[in-house]
Amino acid sequence: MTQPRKPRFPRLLVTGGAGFIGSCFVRDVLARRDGTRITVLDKLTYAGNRANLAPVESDPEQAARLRFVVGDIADPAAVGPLVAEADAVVNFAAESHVDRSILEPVDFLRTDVLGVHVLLEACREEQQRARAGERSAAPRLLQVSTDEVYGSVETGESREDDRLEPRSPYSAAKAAGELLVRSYFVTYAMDVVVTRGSNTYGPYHHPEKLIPLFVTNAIDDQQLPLYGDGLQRRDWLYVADHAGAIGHVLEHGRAGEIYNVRGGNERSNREVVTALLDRLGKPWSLVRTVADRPGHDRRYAMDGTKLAALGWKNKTAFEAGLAATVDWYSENEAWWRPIKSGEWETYYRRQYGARLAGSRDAG
Ligand code: NAD
Ligand code: TDX
Repeated sequence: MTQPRKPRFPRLLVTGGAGFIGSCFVRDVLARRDGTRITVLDKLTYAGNRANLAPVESDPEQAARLRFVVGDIADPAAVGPLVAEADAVVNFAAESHVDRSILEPVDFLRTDVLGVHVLLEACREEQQRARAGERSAAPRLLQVSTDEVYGSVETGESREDDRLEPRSPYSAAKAAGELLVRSYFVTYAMDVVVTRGSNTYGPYHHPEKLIPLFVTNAIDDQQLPLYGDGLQRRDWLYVADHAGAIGHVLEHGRAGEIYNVRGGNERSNREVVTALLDRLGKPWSLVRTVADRPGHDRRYAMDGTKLAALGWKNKTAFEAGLAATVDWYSENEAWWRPIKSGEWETYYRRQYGARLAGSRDAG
């Protein structure tokens, strides 16, 4: 048997590691069995779920290399000691849902902007310790950002040096977070890298987002609230590819650089909904046209040349990834049913109550 390669960063701090993409990153890194130890720092908001790490916790060898800390990235007392023990920090922690940012923006500013600042300050403290010879190197910080910072792109593909034109409180907060990261590279020469990922899908995705919401509603023969004309376009990226690309940039990315992580699977929302209903064997008549998201970005699309030149290639085609995702939700009701209760019902009424009451046939 070949031995796994020695990791460049043997001790990782993964913030937001109980969420959708962060937990995939943790599961996949630990499953490599290369000795990497991970500390997860997660606030366990409505979107965080320890059950996302169950496959790790049921494997004694992997579980021994995972430490789980409940805490807030915006809390310097929680963050400082954990960054002091880390070779690298990967920041997935964020408020991540555009619709919630429209209902209530303040948490987005606290986590996606101030939280990033707290992480940067903790890394700067470690940079000073490294310069004083108290540790061998400063930790590298990877900030997980999003294609939404470019704003709506009617034609063509966004490149890393394009203007940022975020249009929702969520994307504006994410843009502010990554601009702070860039400022710490320019001002303090810190070892930082940024990834901008596109619309991600796969198992363990919170049911507030389009694909898991529509799959789980359709399983229950409930209505599917399609915003506006449903012709908005997104570029879909399978979660294991997104997590893998982040690991690749962490290891090989150049300090101070930004890397787009594209999916290469541009589809209209109507095409996505048609495909998931086909897989489930459910009828289009479940789909309802509802009032649009305010400021709804029409299209995202990114150029992926820079990350490809770094040696990264996605593995999962959209059709295969979507089939695996739909099947996972069909087989894992015990994971998503508890999430669609309690706070969820209040949110659902607020987001969709009036929309569904005023809905019409989606044609
Ligand atoms: P998610 O909402 O599923 O998970 C976010 C996690 O962060 C949760 O576990 C939550 O408990 C935790 N968290 C929130 N606030 C925190 C705080 N203050 N301190 C510590 N933990 C906190 O999000 P996701 O979809 O996995 O996204 C992860 C990252 O990737 C985010 O930064 C998001 O902006 C970015 N991103 C997501 C997508 C996508 O399509 N999902 C695409 C591109 C980029
Ligand atoms: O009920 C819905 N009806 C609907 O038509 C929902 C929840 C969404 N939509 C539409 C809006 C978008 O055009 O589907 C598309 C996808 O919506 P979301 O799943 O909410 O994703 P999006 O707004 O595109 O943002 C996602 O990708 C980029 C993630 O949530 C972000 O965290 C990431 O940065």
